[in-house]
Amino acid sequence: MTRMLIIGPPGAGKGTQAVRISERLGIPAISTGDIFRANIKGRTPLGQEAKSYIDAGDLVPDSVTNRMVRDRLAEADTADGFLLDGYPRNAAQVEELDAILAGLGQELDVVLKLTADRDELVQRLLGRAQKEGRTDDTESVIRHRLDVYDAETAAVVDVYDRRGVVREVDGLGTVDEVSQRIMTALS
Ligand code: B4P
Repeated sequence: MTRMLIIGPPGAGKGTQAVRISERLGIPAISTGDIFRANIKGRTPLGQEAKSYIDAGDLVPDSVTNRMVRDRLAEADTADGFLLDGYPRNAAQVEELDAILAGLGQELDVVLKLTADRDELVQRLLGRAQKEGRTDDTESVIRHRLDVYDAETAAVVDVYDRRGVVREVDGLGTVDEVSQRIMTALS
């Protein structure tokens, strides 16, 4: 049973690696970014609430995000473990996740931290922009998302570091190389 987070700046490879880890460990990968994007595409009320924040590269308000994660973690498929991708992203979300897990009688086993330098992150996201055309993958929004990460999310790693659950993996190199490092770090 594995309950884990994957954390790192935009472009570090969280979404890419989350899919692989999920298949390998047989646990659901839950990406808050993907859930928001699916809701935007489906024009749901949640999507309408989130869209302007995502387009600007800002965090969606905690009230919206926390409720969404609480509902998702209550679903039956998470009983044997899960991989959260993109959450928590600030101190208030850490508190909320602690409360959700305490309510379920669960604890996190591991927090996987993916690293990469800023130039590489910007290049990857600009590369994705050409392929996928995500509204938040323009250069100015990418730089803003990186600033938001430094201002709000980097401290989340420190919290889990103090709890002794962080395993850091170098996100540079090919997708396969990074996957290999992750599997070694998790074994
Ligand atoms: P996310 O969807 O989490 O977007 P992201 O940080 O860019 O990560 P993503 O997983 O997509 O990219 P990855 O690094 O895998 O968030 C988007 C927005 O949603 C946020 O800005 C915010 O507005 C909102 N949001 C989400 N969660 C929230 C929360 N908890 N609270 C509030 N708001 C929230 O990959 C990037 C690119 O790199 C890809 O093109 C990939 O192919 C490439 N890549 C990956 N690994 C590579 C490698 N080894 N080599 C070369 N390229 C690689």
